[in-house]
Amino acid sequence: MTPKILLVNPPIYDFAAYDFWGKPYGLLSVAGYLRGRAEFALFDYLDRLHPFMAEFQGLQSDRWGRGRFCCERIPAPPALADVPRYFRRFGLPRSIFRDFLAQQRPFDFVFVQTMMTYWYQGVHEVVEDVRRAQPEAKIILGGNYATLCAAHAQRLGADFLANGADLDPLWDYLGLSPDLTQPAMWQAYEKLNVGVLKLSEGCPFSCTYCSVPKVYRQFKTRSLDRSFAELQLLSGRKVTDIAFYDDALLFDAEKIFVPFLQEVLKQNIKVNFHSPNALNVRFVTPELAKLMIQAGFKTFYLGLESTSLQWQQRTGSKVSATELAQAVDLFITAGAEPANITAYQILGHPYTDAQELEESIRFVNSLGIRGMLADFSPIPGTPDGEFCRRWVDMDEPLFHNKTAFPIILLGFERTNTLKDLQRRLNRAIS
Ligand code: B12
Ligand code: SF4
Repeated sequence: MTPKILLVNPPIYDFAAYDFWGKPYGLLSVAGYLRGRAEFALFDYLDRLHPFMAEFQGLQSDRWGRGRFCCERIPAPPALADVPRYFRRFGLPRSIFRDFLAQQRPFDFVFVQTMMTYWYQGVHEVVEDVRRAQPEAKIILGGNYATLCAAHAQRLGADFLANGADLDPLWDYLGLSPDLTQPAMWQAYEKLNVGVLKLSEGCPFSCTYCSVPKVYRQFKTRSLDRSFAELQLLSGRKVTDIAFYDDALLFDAEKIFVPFLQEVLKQNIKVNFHSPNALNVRFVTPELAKLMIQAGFKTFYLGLESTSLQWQQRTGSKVSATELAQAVDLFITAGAEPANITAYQILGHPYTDAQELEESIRFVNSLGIRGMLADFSPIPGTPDGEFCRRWVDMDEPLFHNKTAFPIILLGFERTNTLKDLQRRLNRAIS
């Protein structure tokens, strides 16, 4: 008999959350691999096109498909009680999921997406509700939290944890064999305006604050045919905006990214592309910048973190200030709007003394582009995350919270001063 599988993207418990082209892409990909082998239903707590959220004022999408979630203020968990910010639950109300379960059960398996390690409260809520509605359904967790904090996730009461991108044990557990040529299960959404693509896995760099090198081990390209089939599926569903979730989209571009963009042009597919997960500017060439813009790239998020050479050398030498300036110049020459180019810089990294963040913020501003402070989230198992054990209990994932950690390290005032400086300088970039 064909098994019935429920896919769930949990609500978020955090100080802040914004839909920055966020989709449960791992969950949808796994469901895609099982296309035709199971029957699926999706409950996405963060779907802003769900009729409940669509009715809220002020949640409309911006011109690239991003926007706010509905939310409610709740008490912060004890671990974060001292952080002077309001704590919230973001996403659809719990009662809607409970009604959904009552109407749609029984399910054989429930796949739950996990994302940021410090968002596990939402995962816990889902596990509780599924257990109450249907104790015999097998609950499967996969994604970032289940991989990076497996021992902690084990305690939430799920039946099976998928570890990283190694899905063989999952197929054995389900007793199903996947079709790995299938694109993600985008049909699970009734309405869709934003999609995601990922042309590769992993990254050839080894930044000391990042989990990617350990989780994926090596850089690998994915099948171009499969990615193209997925793009066609998305464009057939009238998706207007697509974000790439690659960690190293521009690495080895000739092998995968360039042929992909050439095919987009050849088939005259019109969508807006975005790179929220930081591009490595070292690999930008005049030809690549031009091709990206011709194929539909609208926003460009660039990874910088700091202009300090010393900081870069201590953390993996991802990129230099000169390389950033060159790439910005190439994108602008190719036709990108300077206001749509943003450089990320880490705020609250443990080597803060070496980081010279103020100088770095001013340097980015001098290039005429926007800067964005990416609050540091310490990740267990990375060199920098392990170093952070001297400030926080890294075995409690709530302490990986990106709003909390910079305040714990730098203090509330210093954190605000740096954010104010960034905001003030950005105002001048139209
Ligand atoms: C896309 C992305 C984002 C997006 C949005 C994510 C979203 N949906 O909300 C953006 C750019 C907004 C973002 C922001 C941030 N991010 Co981010 N992000 C990612 C990224 C690249 C992919 C996450 C993802 O969707 N994975 C799922 C898919 C795409 O991966 P996949 O390999 O195809 O998945 C396979 C398997 O993993 C498995 N699988 C995956 N999910 C599931 C689910 C089930 C049920 C099963 C069975 C299997 C399974 O099967 C898949 C198919 O092969 C990861 C790095 C990474 N490579 O995972 C970082 C990562 C999750 N981000 C990270 C960080 C640090 C951040 C920021 C804090 C950065 C900052 N300071 O601004 C912010 C936090 C945002 C917030 N609101 O708190 C960290 C994690 C931090 C943490 N403590 O958890 C990561 C791991 C990167 C890193 N530095 O190591 N991020
Ligand atoms: S370049 Fe980016 S993805 Fe690669 S290791 Fe460094 S931070 Fe992680």
